[in-house]
Amino acid sequence: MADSPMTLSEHLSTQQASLSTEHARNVAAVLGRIGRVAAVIAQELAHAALRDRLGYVGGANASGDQVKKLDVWGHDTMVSALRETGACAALISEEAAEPVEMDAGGTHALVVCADPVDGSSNLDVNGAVGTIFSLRPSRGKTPAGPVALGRGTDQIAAGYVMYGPAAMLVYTVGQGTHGFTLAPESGEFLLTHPDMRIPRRGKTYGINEGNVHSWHPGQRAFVEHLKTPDKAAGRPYSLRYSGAMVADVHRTLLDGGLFMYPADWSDPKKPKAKLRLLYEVAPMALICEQAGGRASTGLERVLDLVATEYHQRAAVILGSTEDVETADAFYRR
Ligand code: AFP
Repeated sequence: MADSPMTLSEHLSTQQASLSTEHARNVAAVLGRIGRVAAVIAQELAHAALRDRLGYVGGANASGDQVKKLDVWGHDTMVSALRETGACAALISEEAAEPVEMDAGGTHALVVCADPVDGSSNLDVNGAVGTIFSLRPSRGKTPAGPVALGRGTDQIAAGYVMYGPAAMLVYTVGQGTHGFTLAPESGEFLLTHPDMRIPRRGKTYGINEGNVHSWHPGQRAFVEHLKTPDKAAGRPYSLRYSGAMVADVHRTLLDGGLFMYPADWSDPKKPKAKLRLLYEVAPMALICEQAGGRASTGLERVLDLVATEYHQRAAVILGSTEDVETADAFYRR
């Protein structure tokens, strides 16, 4: 009989070689708990229409987006679960203007940055949505709250959960990117995609092309290039876009190609990005680089961006190394 696949908690102990350190125990505790929250969110999503959980609550969140009932529920569920770990100093969430502070102190406490239900505009059409998370070191507190800002390279771990036909959790602690599929009968995430490697070049690109008028000229020229037939070079690329970053990044990790959300350059003096750095762009960039891919804004490496605000926004072009390099070359022209 074939060996049964490793569970997420078993895998966490192999990744955190010595669980004897407090730091490693905290990381494993927080990631394990996020896995359990994800199993609960998957259940809730499956029953949302039946429990009158779809639709808006009214009002906007810290980023100015309309808030859905499941956004609020996902945030509250994440807060209580992380609080229970005793390893988390704060949660920076899309759904709260300020960090939600928790009891854990000490040098090894972690700050979690998360978008508990990302892509929530897909909820009402039964489309894929996700959870995105990142663990950063807590550097003590200032009067404004826990200090967890800084470079993307400061991230200790990052990952996402995709709620599709099956729920999948993908994470990295800086030792490769690994994917797990939820076994609904046990509520366990089981290792199905060890050491994911993104192809060096792909055949698809994902972008909201309705925004073409506001792109940087390099971005416009690059997408034009992707659409221009050249059989030998594998073009034209096909367009794939779901409106949920998790689903688009997941496809890109498995099949290669690109996921892009470039900034609005209508005012070249003040380019405006949409996606949030701490809990969308930086974690996905770490996941992608750890799978052998590349993540850039077109002008610089995403993981070198320094977060100075909790809900800061950043442009992103991520995916297959050769494809992202070509995008960067178009921006430099
Ligand atoms: P929502 O959570 O408001 O649906 O936003 C999802 C998201 O942050 C990200 O998951 C998508 O890639 C992106 O926005 C889609 O944005 P557009 O609707 O502007 O294409």
